[in-house]
Amino acid sequence: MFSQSFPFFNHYWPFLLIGFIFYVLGNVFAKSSKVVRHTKQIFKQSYEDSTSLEKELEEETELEQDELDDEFVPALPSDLQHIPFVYTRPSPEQLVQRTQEFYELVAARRSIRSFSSDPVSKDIIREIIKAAGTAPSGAHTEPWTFVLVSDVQIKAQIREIVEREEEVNYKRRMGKQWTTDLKPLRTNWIKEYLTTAPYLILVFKQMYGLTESGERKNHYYHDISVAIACGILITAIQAAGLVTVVSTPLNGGPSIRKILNRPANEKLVLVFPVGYPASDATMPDLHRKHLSEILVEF
Ligand code: IYR
Repeated sequence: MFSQSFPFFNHYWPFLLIGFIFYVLGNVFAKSSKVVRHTKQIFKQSYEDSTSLEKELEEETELEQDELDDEFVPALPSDLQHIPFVYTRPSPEQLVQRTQEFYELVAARRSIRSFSSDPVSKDIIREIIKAAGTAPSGAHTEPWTFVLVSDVQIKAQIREIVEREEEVNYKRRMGKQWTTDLKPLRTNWIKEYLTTAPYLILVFKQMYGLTESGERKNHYYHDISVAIACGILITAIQAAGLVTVVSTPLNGGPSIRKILNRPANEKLVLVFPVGYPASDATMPDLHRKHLSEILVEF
């Protein structure tokens, strides 16, 4: 009936159907590219808005600098004195000698995972931490807290937390490639050194500071500042003649922070066991990259 009254449809319906599909698809595509263009436009606009806002702010800051100066109080004393830098320039021979001696000292540092339980004077460790605390930091905010643990029970609690988390890390979180990459280093989730070493130094970064009245203080570049302090810490341990391993308590941080009663502005970054090496300590026979591989000169 239909085909009789509409012979055109009867004959050409496949072409009409294809045409209709293309029409619908074309519409959808046009709409979506419009959305993309529109979204790009929004981003561009908001970027321009924000940069022009920044410019406006800069201008405003310049215009009303005196007014703003009254609103902001520096964290450091506003009348901070600048005093002469006392310095003795080394002779060329001294430069060579000191540089070589320092290289030999740091080149001999190795990550050691088996410790002797022999005691070490706490004053030595305090001095090492004092050295780490000389690190430069953003706006001299010194955003670090070093927690020194020698208490046997607390060390055991820390070990328990770290091992529990590390077992999950090794079995699930780290993934096959990561655990395969670590195989030659023979590490696993058993962290005996956390209880054998006489000391654990736990380094916390302070994401922000707190004034005496409890107000938040900005801590600029806290990550890199703490990383530099940790570099000095491991160098000081080496210079003292002791050993350590940089240990990353992946996911164990919050529980450890709680047992050590550290405040909410602090986050555990690294744990360093410190002591003498075990008499049967071994190390992987690793070599460091040659200078030509790590240095680019212009
Ligand atoms: N944090 C783990 C895993 C680990 C990861 C890397 I990367 C190492 O260089 C070494 C160990 C552990 O301490 O075993």
